[in-house]
Amino acid sequence: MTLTTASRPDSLASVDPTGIPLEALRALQLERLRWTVRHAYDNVALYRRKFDEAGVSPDDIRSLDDIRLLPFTTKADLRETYPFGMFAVPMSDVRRVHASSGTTGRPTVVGYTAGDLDRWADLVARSLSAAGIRAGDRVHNAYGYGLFTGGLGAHAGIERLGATVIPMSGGQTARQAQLIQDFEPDAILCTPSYLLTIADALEAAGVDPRSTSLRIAVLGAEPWTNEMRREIERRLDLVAVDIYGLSEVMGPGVASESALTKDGPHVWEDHFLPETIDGESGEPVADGELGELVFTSLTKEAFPVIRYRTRDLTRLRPGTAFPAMRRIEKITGRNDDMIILRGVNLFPTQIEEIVMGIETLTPHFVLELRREGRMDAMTVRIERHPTLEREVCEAAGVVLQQRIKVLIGTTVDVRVEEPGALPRSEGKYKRVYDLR
Ligand code: DLL
Repeated sequence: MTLTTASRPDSLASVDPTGIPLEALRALQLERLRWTVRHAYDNVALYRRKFDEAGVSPDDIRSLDDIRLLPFTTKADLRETYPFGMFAVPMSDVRRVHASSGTTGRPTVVGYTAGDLDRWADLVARSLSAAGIRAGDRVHNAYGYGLFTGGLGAHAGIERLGATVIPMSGGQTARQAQLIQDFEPDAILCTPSYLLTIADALEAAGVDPRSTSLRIAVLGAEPWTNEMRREIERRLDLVAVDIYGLSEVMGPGVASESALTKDGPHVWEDHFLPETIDGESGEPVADGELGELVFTSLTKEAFPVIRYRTRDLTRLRPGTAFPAMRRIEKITGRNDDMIILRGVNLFPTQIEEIVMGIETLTPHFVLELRREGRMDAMTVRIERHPTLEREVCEAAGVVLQQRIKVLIGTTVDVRVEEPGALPRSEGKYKRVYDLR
């Protein structure tokens, strides 16, 4: 049986979260969790099989803690049921699909009912509002349009907010720079690495990136550090806030940062229940401890997710700007991004942090992994500053090598490259090249 909109609890109507007291939020979450678990069990064969195997029935969920009785869902489950096997409504009720690019194996496909699209637009509008964007503002949307959730997801939220959307998508960077000058947008939405590419394009066109109309940047879809935030804010003279999300859970706007506090994205907990777990054992870790982020959707109709393992590593922190909603600490990386170099674990964001701390270096770098004999070796290829002497930049490269040795504990090669030698981002930046 399909749960129709009519059979959902009344409280699925949208709720203004800004003032919701914690107790009311927890009660709402429990009601929605019970609905979601029942909906998934009744309508998705894979969930029913996994729940039955684990010996758990939807009626066993009596408190929020009971979520721990439920099995995890992983990307492998989505692949197994490719393309539409985890949809919980008839295909005729699905208004849109999105899909991940699928760097390994089949892409993962997700679907939305009209109601899902409506709530998604609300949550992106809420996110943009938290970032300081207002009705009547002009918003340059440079997230990629298409199967990727970034472009169309952000688009609907901009319109919902009552702002004007400039639907650029990614690429054609010189044109983006031109239209930023011509259309004078208040805000820009894109990946942090792509904003650096756009800043370069403005400079190449003889425009000071600090002189544009842009006041706010809402950046996400890839890991970035607070050091990178400072560099972006300095270079473009704007406020940069972090937006987080993933296709399997919805798309952009699962969590988003307040421009007032800039202390990590608040999870919109009236729609998503977050947990952090130990990636190895699957056991929950306490709020405040580093763990793998896991989400259960609370209001999704077409594609409910139960304890979906994101592979993203972070900590849950108490809410600040939205007191009842927990925050996630800036994502340091994904489990899959971790580089193991001669026994030392490291994330590209750690290198980014160090690079951004050395003023004479540019933020344009990639990591190359090779095998030398039986040993793994890593080279940091980094572009030199176009306006500084080669020797100054070479010296900065030596400093970088030393700091990586001291702070991460591993020896790497650093190669200082000419300006423009490395590929530029047009969306999610590919930072690591594994040539082993
Ligand atoms: O990247 C959705 C999105 C679009 C988010 C636009 C924000 C803005 P996916 O392509 O499914 O969806 O990739 C999701 O990207 O699991 C994280 O590893 C990473 N990610 C997304 N946002 C952030 C962020 C979109 N703010 C994967 N910080 C996630 C760090 C992020 N990593």
